[in-house]
Amino acid sequence: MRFYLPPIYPITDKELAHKTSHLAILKELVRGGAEIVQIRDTSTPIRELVRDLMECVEFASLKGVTLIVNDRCDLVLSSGAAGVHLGQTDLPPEAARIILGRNKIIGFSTHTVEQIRKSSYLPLQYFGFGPIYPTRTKRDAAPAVGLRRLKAACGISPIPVAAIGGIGLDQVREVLDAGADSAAVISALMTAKDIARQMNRFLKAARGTK
Ligand code: TZP
Ligand code: MG
Repeated sequence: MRFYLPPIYPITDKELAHKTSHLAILKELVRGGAEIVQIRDTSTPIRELVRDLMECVEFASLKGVTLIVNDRCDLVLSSGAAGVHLGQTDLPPEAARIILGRNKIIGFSTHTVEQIRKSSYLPLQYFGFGPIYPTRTKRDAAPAVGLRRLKAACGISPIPVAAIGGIGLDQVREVLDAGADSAAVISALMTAKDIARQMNRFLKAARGTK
């Protein structure tokens, strides 16, 4: 069955949000209507991150929200999160599937149409594709690919595609119209004064009722 990827896919960043825990961000996002959230953290000491993640999983399961962890299959298993999001230089998806078993969600970042073509046979639930626009959030991000390549990527992908990179309220409709199932967003959500309200604005923009 095709994995349901909600139209807005928020990704947490404690530094950008000026919050001390992912749980605090998750609560805001869920209050704003998020159905899926990725916890992304490249710097917090592991013991602190594990504790935070456990609380996130408990909260997410109470609210029926799908919780994805960036990079770390070990943290997915130990916390009970729903799945992992992997980059091109992380553990290969086939290895992650062996570790996680059949029931976890695996998402995979891609940056070219060719990568999507080559990855079509992999045991994945969705692709990330981007950066669509220039972004300052990921220092080692690939060059921006634009809407035309996004359209081509969505056209050949057998699984849902989350567009990512530089997406603000004004870009949501155009990436969805290009064929993306979802717009993945970091800074435009994390730097908002009121994350819940901003999440709600993103969902409205996705529905075209902004
Ligand atoms: N992968 C490709 S671009 C990107 C990641 C993690 C960063 C997206 O962040 P923003 O702030 O929504 O541009
Ligand atoms: Mg990664």
